[in-house]
Amino acid sequence: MSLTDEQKKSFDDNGFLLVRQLFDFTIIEKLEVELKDIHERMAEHTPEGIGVSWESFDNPDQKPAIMQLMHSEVISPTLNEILRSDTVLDIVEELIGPEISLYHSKLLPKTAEVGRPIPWHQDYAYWKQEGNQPLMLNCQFAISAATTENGCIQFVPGSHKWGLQEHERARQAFGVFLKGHYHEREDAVAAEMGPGDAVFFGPLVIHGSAPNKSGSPRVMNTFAYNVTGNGTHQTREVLRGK
Ligand SMILES: O=C(O)CCC(=O)C(=O)O
Repeated sequence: MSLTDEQKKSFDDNGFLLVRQLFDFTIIEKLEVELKDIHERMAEHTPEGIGVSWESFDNPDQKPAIMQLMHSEVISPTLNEILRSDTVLDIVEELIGPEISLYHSKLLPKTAEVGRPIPWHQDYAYWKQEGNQPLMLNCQFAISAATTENGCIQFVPGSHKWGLQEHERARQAFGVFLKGHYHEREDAVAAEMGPGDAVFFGPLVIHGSAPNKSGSPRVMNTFAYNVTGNGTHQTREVLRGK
């Protein structure tokens, strides 16, 4: 699949690009099988090489749930297949060029009714290191539907042109974020997706997501790619090119 000039312009202008139906329902069904009971299984035993961040809740009856599972390709053969598929890499190549490495793959579930928001941030605040440039690219892939009600990702269009903003370490969630808790922003747009859709976005676009107020879990997986040789840490594997 190649992107149209309009899609490329939209990515350049906005800092993100939504692509519908990247994969069909057979892939989603396989993922649903592989990820069944993932919270319980990881609580019982987290395999080597996986990093899990847990979310706990005020209600004692609500079991802790996975908020982020880092290196999800290790536990899901289908995620591993998707991240290296020509379907995804052809788009990645059009957006960041032919020298492509895997940066990481992370599963981002958000529990029905209680899943917490992710405050506004730019990923380069995490990824900046000596010797690298903000050239990375995320592909957030929808395993479930992602809606405004269940806390889909939201972007501030054009904010990738503002440079890296000041971030602070937040107490209410893991990670570094722009000042303040998650709040609705009038300049943000929601990337609502159906299962099989994906949104590609760069490391400088400001994004975040609302709490899950719906009765259904939201399940997304983000594949992050780097231009090979752009910094040395966290490059897991060369996927295309030299
Ligand atoms: O999907 C979300 O809730 C936000 C994900 C995110 O902020 C990220 O992958 O950097």
